Amino acid sequence: MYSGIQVFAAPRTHNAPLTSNLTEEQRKQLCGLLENAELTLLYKASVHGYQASAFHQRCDRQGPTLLVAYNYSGYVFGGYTSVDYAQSGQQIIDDKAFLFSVHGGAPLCIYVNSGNYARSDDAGGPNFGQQLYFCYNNQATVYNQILNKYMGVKFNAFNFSPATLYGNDTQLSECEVYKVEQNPQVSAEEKPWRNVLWTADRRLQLMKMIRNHTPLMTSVSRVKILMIGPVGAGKSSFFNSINSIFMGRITSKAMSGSAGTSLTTQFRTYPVKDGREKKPLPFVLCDTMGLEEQSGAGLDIEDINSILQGHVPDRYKFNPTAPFQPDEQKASRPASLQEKIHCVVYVIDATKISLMSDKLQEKLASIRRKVNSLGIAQIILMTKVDEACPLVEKDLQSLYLSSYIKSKVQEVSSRLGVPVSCVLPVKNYSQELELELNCDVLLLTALQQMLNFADDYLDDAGHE
Ligand SMILES: Nc1nc2c(ncn2[C@@H]2O[C@H](COP(=O)(O)OP(=O)(O)O)[C@@H](O)[C@H]2O)c(=O)[nH]1
Ligand SMILES: [Mg+2]
Repeated sequence: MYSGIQVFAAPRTHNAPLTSNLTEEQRKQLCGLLENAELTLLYKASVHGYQASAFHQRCDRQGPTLLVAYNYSGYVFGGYTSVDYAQSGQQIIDDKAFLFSVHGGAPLCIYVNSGNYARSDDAGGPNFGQQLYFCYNNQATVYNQILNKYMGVKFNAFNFSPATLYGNDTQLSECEVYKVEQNPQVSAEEKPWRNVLWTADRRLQLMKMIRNHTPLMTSVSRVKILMIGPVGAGKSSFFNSINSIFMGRITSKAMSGSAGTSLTTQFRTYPVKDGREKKPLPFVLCDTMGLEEQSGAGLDIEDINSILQGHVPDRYKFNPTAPFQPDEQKASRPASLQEKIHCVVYVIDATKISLMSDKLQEKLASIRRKVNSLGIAQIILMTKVDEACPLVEKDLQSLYLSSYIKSKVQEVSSRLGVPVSCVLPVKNYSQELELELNCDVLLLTALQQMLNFADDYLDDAGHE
């Protein structure tokens, strides 16, 4: 039976934000095994404890779930069951159940042998086929029960070898359980829930409106739009996409696709020029680079306040340990309306909305309160709609027919407290070599909306 050092992880606070240990690549691989379902983290042993009771408290009656265990040898492995955990005392028939392992390369997937019970639905920790027990004995271990004919079992429910599944390393560094929800994205609505004219004429018309946009206040020559969002959400890509449209070819002026955290948080303002004429367009996109969820990392609420008030100069490097100090001369008089931010855009990755941590949501909420108090217009730019929904990936025109995208728009709206009508889904240019009409129409529509919203703000500010 099991021998070795047993690690007992004491449960930490129950309010700690749950963050998945899966890498983006692993998440994609697992979602692939589940026909692109969506994963929501329910239980994390290092946070809630390895006890069976902690597991059941979080995971019972949650529908289909995916268990993901991690060991010190770098194996990510576990199992899927489509049947609720319910402590029913029953043997569960579940022909969709499988065991998996991700250890470099393509994931291994082992389905339950037909006619076998996929698991025993008892009060103990999670098990598969009464063969593989996770959090065995309420500990950070996995236990492989070797069955034989003397135990009255004809066949193993799962044919796996502990060596390939988890490298024979029974010591777990983590164990997570995810709720698995099948994306309703294959279901297309009959009528689009927003109307878009996907035509070259419309693109031309939008470009013309944007070019000729004159901010409502004569003292303001260019609308200042601030983009805020986590690293990797697509802020730089949005700027590059807009720049590309007006240049008539794919450009990449702002560095995009950088690593996990933005170590230097630099404030950049990007004017956009109109094609070869080099005439500046009437807006500036401001990029804050990163919004890390931990405090003391990424942008701070005070820094954002300084940006909103127009005190922060281009290329200013934020110090993650101390807020921005405006120089005294400047601080004594308030910035002019021209220098202030006129529209705030929260850039949110459509594929990450459900996995958004409480910390990040809180941080965004405190920013929103600040922005609200200043009366500045706010918009959510929901990026990566192509990655989020296969229907949309195939054809961007089906965006407003996708029930899944609709549900994501509603979810991000309620998580951030911004009305649904202010959520603008887009697909940025990321790997494309050429401009594409549908992409352009969506991106320009979003920009046009930002300019309109900024006008509402300027209108209000002008009356004060
Ligand atoms: N498929 C897809 N990829 C995107 C989209 N927007 C951004 N990306 C990719 O996401 C990664 C991060 O984007 P980036 O603009 O650097 O994010 P930032 O940290 O917010 O500036 C890059 O690899 C982009 O190519 C999108 O709409 N669709
Ligand atoms: Mg960036």
